[in-house]
Amino acid sequence: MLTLHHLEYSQSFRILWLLEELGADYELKIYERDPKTYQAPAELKKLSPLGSAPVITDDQVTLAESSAIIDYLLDHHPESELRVSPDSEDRVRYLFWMHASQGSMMSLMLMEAVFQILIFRVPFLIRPMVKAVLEQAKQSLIKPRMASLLKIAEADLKVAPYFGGDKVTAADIAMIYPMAAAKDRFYLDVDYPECNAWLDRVHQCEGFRSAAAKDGRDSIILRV
Ligand SMILES: N[C@@H](CCC(=O)N[C@@H](CS)C(=O)NCC(=O)O)C(=O)O
Repeated sequence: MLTLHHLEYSQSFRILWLLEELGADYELKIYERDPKTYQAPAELKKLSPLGSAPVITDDQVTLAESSAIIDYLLDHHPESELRVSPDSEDRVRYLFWMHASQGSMMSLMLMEAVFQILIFRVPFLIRPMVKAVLEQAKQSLIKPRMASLLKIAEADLKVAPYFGGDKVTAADIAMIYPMAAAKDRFYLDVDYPECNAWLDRVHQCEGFRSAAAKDGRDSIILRV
């Protein structure tokens, strides 16, 4: 039996959405974050050496890492159209966003989240100084790189309504978390109307809505 081990307010929402899009038969186990450290509970951590979500278990298989899980699930659903075929004119955009999502956008958003948590972890007296240093790092490191990615996304979403063409594909599922995080942290603002319209569009997708209902949280993003 396929089981998704899903951590609330986390990237594992993407796998939940993917499973709903695939109409897969699976069991969902939802884990709560520690309210102080925001870490996954020990029960989830012991499933995989990475100790992070998402994790899937499927008979003898235990697999962590979002992109690996997406590929594994698509391999097991060859009938699905969520992967854009190599001869499609949308293939290059699909490939770019599948990989830019994890390789570029998620790492920037992770940096942003770590900065945010650090500010509250340092002693009160040195907090303003740490805040100023991290703000500078954000402005020089995260902001321009995120702006470059959002500009490419804006141009691509003028070509087609989704990252892999005229319907939802795995690229949109991969992109939901970094795009929602970018919106939440004010990188994705009114200067990117196509990206905002895409976010609205995917929130209306049937698969997204049923995933959100199963998740049962008010947001997919962790707010600290
Ligand atoms: N690159 C990994 C990152 C996984 C990751 O960092 N997951 C976070 C949730 S967004 C997590 O499990 N945090 C809780 C913890 O590490 O205890 C993936 O895509 O699966």
